Amino acid sequence: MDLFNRDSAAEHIVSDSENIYEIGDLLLDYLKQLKVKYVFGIPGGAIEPLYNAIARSEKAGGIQSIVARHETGAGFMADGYYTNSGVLGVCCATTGPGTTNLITGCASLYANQIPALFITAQTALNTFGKGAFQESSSSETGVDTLSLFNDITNFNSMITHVDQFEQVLTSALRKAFISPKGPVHLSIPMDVFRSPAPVGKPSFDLSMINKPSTLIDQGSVDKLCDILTSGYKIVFVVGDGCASSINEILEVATLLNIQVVTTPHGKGLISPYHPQNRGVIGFAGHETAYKVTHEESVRYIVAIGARFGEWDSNGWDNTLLSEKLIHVSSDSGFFNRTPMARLHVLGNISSIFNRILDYLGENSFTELSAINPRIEAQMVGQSGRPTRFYKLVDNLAYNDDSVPIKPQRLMKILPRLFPYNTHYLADVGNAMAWSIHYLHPYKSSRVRNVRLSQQNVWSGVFRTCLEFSSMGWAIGASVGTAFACPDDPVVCITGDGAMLMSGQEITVALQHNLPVIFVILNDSSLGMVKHGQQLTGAEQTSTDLPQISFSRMARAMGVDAFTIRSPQDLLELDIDEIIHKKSPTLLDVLIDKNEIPPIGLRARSISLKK
Ligand SMILES: Cc1ncc(C[n+]2csc(CCOP(=O)(O)OP(=O)(O)O)c2C)c(N)n1
Repeated sequence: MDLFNRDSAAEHIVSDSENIYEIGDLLLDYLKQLKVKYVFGIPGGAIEPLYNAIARSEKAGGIQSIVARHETGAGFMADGYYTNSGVLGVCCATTGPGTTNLITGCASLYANQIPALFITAQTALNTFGKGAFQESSSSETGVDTLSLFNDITNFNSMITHVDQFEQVLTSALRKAFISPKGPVHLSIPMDVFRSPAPVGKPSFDLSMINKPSTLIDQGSVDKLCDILTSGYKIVFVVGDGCASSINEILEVATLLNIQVVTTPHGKGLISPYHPQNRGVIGFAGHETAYKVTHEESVRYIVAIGARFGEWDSNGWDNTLLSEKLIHVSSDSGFFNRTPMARLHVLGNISSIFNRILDYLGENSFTELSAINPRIEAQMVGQSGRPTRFYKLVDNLAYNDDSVPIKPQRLMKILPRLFPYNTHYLADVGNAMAWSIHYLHPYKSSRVRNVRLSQQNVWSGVFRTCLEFSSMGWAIGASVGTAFACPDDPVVCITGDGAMLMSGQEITVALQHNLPVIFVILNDSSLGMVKHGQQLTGAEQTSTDLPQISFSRMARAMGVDAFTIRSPQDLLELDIDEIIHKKSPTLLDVLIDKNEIPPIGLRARSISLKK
């Protein structure tokens, strides 16, 4: 049986590769314009023409194939890659199951509004309707993969003729970068894919397609300037939309002595030791952040780049979502969630805050500065021990040296082991709750913010995925992050359940010499669900997992691994070796499974007894 749907024409392509310029080659030339370096995916018969083009590109030192272990892992890698490089993530899959496996990855990018290009194959056009192997063109004769992508993409189309290709690709890429950004999908039959391109090179220059608009709504910015200098008490809420503007925002906050809280997604953008930082609001957040936003005397809450979904808004908190709110966003779509706001300020956040800084300068507000912006560096330098201005729920556990290691203690130690340029990704499960609350990477606003300032992408040192929240997201996204930042250590904090679901992707890090450190919170259970059931008084069911040795599992795959039982075990690791050896490491951390994560908010929102 010809499982690979190859025909003699395809064989011919391989043997005569120099003179070939097919649709696949044209696609890669367009992607080169966008500085794409990698295509994440898994090969198969119908997508072979694209892989043939990638092979030609690789030989010429161009775009490279990164083979994931599951197509959804490829989607998560595209997420980590884009959010740390500003370069479009590209994924591909073969027809049928390869394409259906992509769905969760694509949906996750869609929910998180992250641009990406998904290319999937179809069987040849002349086989449609005949029951071809893995046919995916119509639900009458197979599985209609195009319709599966309809509700999880910004653009979704099949290309049925070579002459459509350039126009449809251009439209798709535009839609990926237009707010709300998101993934786009092109479904391409294999015969179209391997047809000679009708042009010998791209007809259009798309290199500026992802340049963010610098436009602002001047009238609302003027009103915001008046409010900021009105003398009333103000709090800033910083979301992940502030990635490229965080330095300007902190400067304004410092000049006007405005206290800042972050959403869970914005946490990685501000140092926990910044004097204005009062912690995280929303899911697994800090009491201090709650208090400063709920003080009677606060007249305005200025939320910047915040999404205001369930977790960002502290479960749609009435104080945040009130007439005190001023919502600043580069995406007007998020204003749909804040109709009660007294002011919506639309525009490029960096331009808005630069305009505010100009206004403050023009009106001599710089002289009123309460705190010098460089105070953070001075404080850390002088005392050697930085100060945090927000409190933790459980300081005892955070400092507790008992065995088995407490997850709070693990979170305290991790940033002390790894250097400043380490990226932390917390997976869905207790990992995100523990790390939102207890993980404090020393320096969060990074030099990279400056480099990426034109890209408007997330670039902090901590990420989690609270929107779509798929288990295993952090595993793939960490690998993608490592491709984007090959010189930086990447720490993936995940659960044993997620590891059993998606852990095979660590072999991608192995294959490509990426120093990703996988930290497994091993509690032999689907912990977040288990604790959630306990906190909400639900039936205690279906959360037990077997006791797995992830160290042995990792070693069987050729990955270095250590079993961690105590804080001391962590401190004995040779971190220098781990981060410099250019291959992944797994830490199988046998945590104290009885510690209750700070997930009260989540518990309240799903509780039957609200
Ligand atoms: C793909 C997927 N399936 C199910 C869920 C629901 N869910 C959320 S957290 C969780 C448990 C995660 O367990 P584990 O990875 O072991 O992490 P822990 O909470 O124990 O730290 C489950 C099942 C989900 N978010 N994603």
